[in-house]
Amino acid sequence: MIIEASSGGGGHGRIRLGMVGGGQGAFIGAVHRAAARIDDQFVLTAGALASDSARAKASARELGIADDRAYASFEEMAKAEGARPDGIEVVSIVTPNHLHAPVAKAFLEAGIHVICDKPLTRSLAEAEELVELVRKTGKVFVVTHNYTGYPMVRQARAMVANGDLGEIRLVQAEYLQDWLTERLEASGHKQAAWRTDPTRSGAGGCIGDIGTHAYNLACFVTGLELEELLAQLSTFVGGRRLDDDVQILLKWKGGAKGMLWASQVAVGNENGLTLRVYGTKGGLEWAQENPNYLWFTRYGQPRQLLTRGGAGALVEADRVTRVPAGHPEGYLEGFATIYAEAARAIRAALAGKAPDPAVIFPTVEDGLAGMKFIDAAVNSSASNGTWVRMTQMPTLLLS
Ligand code: SOE
Repeated sequence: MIIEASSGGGGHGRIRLGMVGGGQGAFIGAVHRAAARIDDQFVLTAGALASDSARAKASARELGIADDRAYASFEEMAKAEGARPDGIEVVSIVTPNHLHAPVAKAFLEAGIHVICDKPLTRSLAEAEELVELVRKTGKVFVVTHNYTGYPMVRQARAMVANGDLGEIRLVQAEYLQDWLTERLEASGHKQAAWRTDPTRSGAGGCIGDIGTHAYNLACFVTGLELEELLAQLSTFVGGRRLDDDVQILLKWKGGAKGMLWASQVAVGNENGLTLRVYGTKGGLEWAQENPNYLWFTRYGQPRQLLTRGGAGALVEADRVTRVPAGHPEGYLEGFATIYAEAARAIRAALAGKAPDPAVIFPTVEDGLAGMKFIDAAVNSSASNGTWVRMTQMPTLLLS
């Protein structure tokens, strides 16, 4: 995958990146940093990496961030970086959910582009406000629904759009894990603690953490908009305050039907994100744990195994492929594709242009769609499983 390095932000080759969250002991921050490095488009320049100032400084030092660019708070960082001629051009937000909105707001208002982890915010109201602010500031805003970065997911989306499946009838999405089978949060496990805490996570537990990935993937591949859902959210683990299993019936606009099952207590599953889509002419199946392959069946013909980089790979998949078929690309490369697409969009914005139409990334509107999905599911489940209409249809990714 080649990215034009000529029009670097601020007159240099690499885009200056800052990070909020992601200090010592964090998980997703390190993934973002690796993803940002894979295609060599960013240089980590500043950070407010932890809420504790000693840990923030120590974490920054470990990553080679200069002491004067290691901040004790995101407010201070946004102000200082926004005022520097060599300030960061984009910030990655890798904090628990409750900080996404305030941090994004501070950096957007300082004139800085944003890459934000999912789900977009802690509440739907915050997400709606954020969408307004992004529109007002005109900044690039990328949500890391990273599973849309895999080549064979891009392939699946292109095949649906090209009509290879005919009219879509069935959409089945699953995201199964087992790491919350026991009450890990009670033992001080940091990752489990905030994800099961409504004050930091919001109204959704499993549905926000991984259900939104499955939902985003289904929308991304099919291009369909959700019309109504009926949800059953459960908390199997005693003492837990948020859902750890989610089962949802889906009615898509145009008549397709489906189901979404997300669980963090499905013993034996690690990151079992799968998508199955069936139409009048064909069907396809993709599984995240084996992401270089896509099963496709034209009705009445034998099943075909399509491979990343192999015969039959479409241009949409090839443009996000780095190494030849048979050398696996995985989670970090898929994540890196979101960063590479962000780099293209940011370079275009810095040059005062629109990005190439081939550039695709999950936008703030997709983040909002995820928040509406959480909200509708929580409401449906709370009323003992009634059908809830989506107030506003999910917007599709920039394409
Ligand atoms: C934990 O469930 C987690 O790290 C999620 O928070 C991520 O979004 C998902 O990609 C992997 O699992």
